[in-house]
Amino acid sequence: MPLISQDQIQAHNAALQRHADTDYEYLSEQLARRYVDIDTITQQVAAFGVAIPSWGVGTGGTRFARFPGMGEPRHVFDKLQDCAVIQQLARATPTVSLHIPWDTCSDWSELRQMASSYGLAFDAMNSNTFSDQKDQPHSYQFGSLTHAEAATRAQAVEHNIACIEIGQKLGSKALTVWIGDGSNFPGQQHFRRAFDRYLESSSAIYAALPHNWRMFLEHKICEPAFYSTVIQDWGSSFMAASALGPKAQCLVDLGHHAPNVNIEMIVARLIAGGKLAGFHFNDSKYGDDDLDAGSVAPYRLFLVFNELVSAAHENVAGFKPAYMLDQSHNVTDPIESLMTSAAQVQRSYAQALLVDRAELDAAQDANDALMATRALKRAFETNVTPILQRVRASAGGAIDPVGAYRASGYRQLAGKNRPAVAGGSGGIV
Ligand code: RM4
Ligand code: MN
Ligand code: MN
Repeated sequence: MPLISQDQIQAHNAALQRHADTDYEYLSEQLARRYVDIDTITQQVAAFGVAIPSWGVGTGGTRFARFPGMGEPRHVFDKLQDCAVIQQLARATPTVSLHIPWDTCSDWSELRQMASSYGLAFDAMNSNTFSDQKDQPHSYQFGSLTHAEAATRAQAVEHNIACIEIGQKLGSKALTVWIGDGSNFPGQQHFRRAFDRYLESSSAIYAALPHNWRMFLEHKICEPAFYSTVIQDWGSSFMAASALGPKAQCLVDLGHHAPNVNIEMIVARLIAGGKLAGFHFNDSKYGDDDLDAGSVAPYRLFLVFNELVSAAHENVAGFKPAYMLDQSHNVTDPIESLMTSAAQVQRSYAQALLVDRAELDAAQDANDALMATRALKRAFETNVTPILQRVRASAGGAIDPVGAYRASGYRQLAGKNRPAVAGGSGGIV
């Protein structure tokens, strides 16, 4: 099945180009009044990328039901092709993050070749010890890296090491470890002992990291365990990452916090401690962790980027966050959601680049709360769409990715070419 043809993209752009150029000119003038050079911002945004989660291109689901979409990817090669289409149109997602064993295949070098033929590379590897695999001797129902039985812990450690080995074949440089371990009843688990077991198991994984790899520890307040989780928040994550060593850092999945938690503040603390691994971007409203990035709280996303841009601006040592999306798409075409979300993340970055840092610093030092917050709002309220359009079009992508995608008929073609498979490799259920 072919990707979308460049001619089709160009034809779609032709109808939008004149307006896009006019809007860019106008924004350029507005920014010049603030002594901001639009082309510098455009270049910075063009250099920004966020990874696609392979599991995001399949339709997700809830624990109540899953409603499969048309032409869902059947295996990792199909998933990679969908990622290629996302990158082709939206030009913000040059890498893919794999989940093992969901993405297991028999020929990793073929996969790597296919990726590079699409201009894609691989970001962090993700292990899965939150569900049981066929024929595995020990169950993870009561935990994995922190399980009370040593044999189960050893099995989970081994799986993580296998993920590192696959990642090495693919050119990845990081392992993300998220565990579902925790408890559903007060008293079910001894909190301190479970954490000690986590440290012991994670050190065995850490010891297997190649010298140029990092290990990303991902915290999550709840689910699937609903009373307590072992790595429930950034505090536990920070403790673990500090105990493990410099290659271990804390990954912030935006949806993994209690409602109203000040995530940008957590990000600032992790930066200060040299422990910010990076992100899983998505949005959330209640207990969920999988809404589309920026769909509910775009200002929060901007405030997170404000911390990131500020750290880059101040050249904070060792600051090198990895950017990934992590979403479950239940009611949309995943390709459309992922393109839109990548652009949302890019948008927040562009807006954060527009913050007048000198003005903000001065207002903070003068205790001028109103001017300080206004400096942020002015950047956030700037419509940076023309910059995003320019970045995409100059790289050969679509000015309007969703419009071009719908016009291409890619999904309908996928529907014909990818007959549904029983128990197929959909998204997260
Ligand atoms: C978890 C967490 C992990 C992801 C799984 C599928 O909630 O966000 O990052 O790998 O879901
Ligand atoms: Mn995540
Ligand atoms: Mn999650």
